[in-house]
Amino acid sequence: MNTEQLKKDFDRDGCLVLPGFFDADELVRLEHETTGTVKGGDARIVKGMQRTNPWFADQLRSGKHVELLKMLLEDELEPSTTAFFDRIPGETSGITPHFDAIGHYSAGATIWIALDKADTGNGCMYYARGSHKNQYEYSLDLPFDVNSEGAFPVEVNPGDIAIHNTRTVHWSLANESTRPRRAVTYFYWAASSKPDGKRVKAFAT
Ligand SMILES: O=C(O)CCC(=O)C(=O)O
Repeated sequence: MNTEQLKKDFDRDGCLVLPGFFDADELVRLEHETTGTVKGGDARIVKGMQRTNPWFADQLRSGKHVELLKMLLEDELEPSTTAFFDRIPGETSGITPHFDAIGHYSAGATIWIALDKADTGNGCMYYARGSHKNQYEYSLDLPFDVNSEGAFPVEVNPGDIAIHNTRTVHWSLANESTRPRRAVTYFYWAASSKPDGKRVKAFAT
């Protein structure tokens, strides 16, 4: 990995997609821990997995992605949450366009890890490249779609990761296929980015 180039890309785009960050064994473990934690429920989003599974607490603190995120944010990390996002086959809606620092615009980043192949057929995530440089209203349903400036589908394979800045607009569409589209995220604030004592809960927590 050319870390200098990654940092440049992340600063310019507010997002990165890195193929094969987790190998097959790491992926098996991640899937195993996730399945055990969400316990076969049908929730489309399960937040705070680090609260019920110490393995996730450990990953959130010191997983192999941590040094990369520190480098990208040029800061220490303040861990926030670990979440499971499931675009369930046959669902009729996805996650509406938003950025994660709702309420304060604090700096931070999320690493999104694909458990399944994700593409436009099964509700992959979309990023609006460069949107972290703009200031949008605090809304969980911003006026973005696949034709918006900078929008691109995050088409990935299991073990690939996507990283987005807390101010980067992202969303996903419904999974109209019969294939699963599951992902795990680790979400962090940049430790020295303090939202003037009035931190409002982020969307991802
Ligand atoms: O996985 C998805 O569909 C959306 C993920 C998301 O909104 C996030 O990671 O903040």
